Parts: sequence; C-alpha cells; structure tokens
Amino acid sequence: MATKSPATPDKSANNPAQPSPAIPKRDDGDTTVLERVPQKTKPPQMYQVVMLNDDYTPMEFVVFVIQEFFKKDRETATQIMLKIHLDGKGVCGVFSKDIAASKVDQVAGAAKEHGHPLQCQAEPIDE
Ligand code: TYC
Repeated sequence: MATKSPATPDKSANNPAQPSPAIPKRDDGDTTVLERVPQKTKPPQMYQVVMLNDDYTPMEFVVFVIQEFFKKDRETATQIMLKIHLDGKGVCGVFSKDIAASKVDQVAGAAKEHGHPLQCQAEPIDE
C-alpha cells in the first residue's frame, strides 16, 4: 500500500539567514499591498586586532608581520608599526571573532618562532 509522505515544513520560516519576507497584507481586487517586515538579525560582533609595542621586537619584523598577516602594503604596514611604536598600541585590522583569533595566533606563532616578544590581542568593537 502506498503511503503518503508527510508535508515538508516550510524551511524558510523562522530562518534568520533568509531575507525578510514580504507578507501580503490586503488584497483588494487587482492590487496586493506588501508590508515590509523589519530585519531581525543583528550583524555579527566584530573584533579589532590590536598590536602592542615592546622594546625588543625589531621594527622590520613588525612591518613584515603586518604585511604578511594583515595584507597591508609596505607603506601602510610601516605607518601602523610607527603608530604602535609611538602610542603603545595600534589596530592592524577588523575581523569576525574566529578570523581575529586566528590572526592573533599567527602573530604569536611567528613571534615565538623568531624569538621576539611581539604581542597582539583581539578586542570586541562596540556598536
Ligand atoms: N619598539 C620597537 C623598537 O623600538 C618596535 C616595535 C614596534 C615593537 C611595534 C613592537 O608592535 C611593535 N624596536
């Protein structure tokens, strides 16, 4: 005996990844008015990767690290390094949580490998 498969639930309902649906509000003959439903999903929390100054890491190494892991050109990397050197810290980039954590790990790994005390940290950015 053939059995009827159960109706599949609407996967788009309550799925934050879906765009806001336009809900038919009123149908008065020829015209359908669509009401826009406000977007409920918040953008993800972003993190800035802040590099810290120290007295021992060579400037050239810091410039290399900023170019390599933060994809800056040499001039921009040099400006960021000098800002850190003068102010004590500086932002190398802004990323999602996982990417920021991975940048911090990459910098720590390279610093350890070369025997430098260079440090950086990920800080949540307030909206
Ligand atoms: N202050 C270091 C020096 O004079 C250079 C330096 C710059 C170190 C930036 C760390 O994040 C840093 N050699």
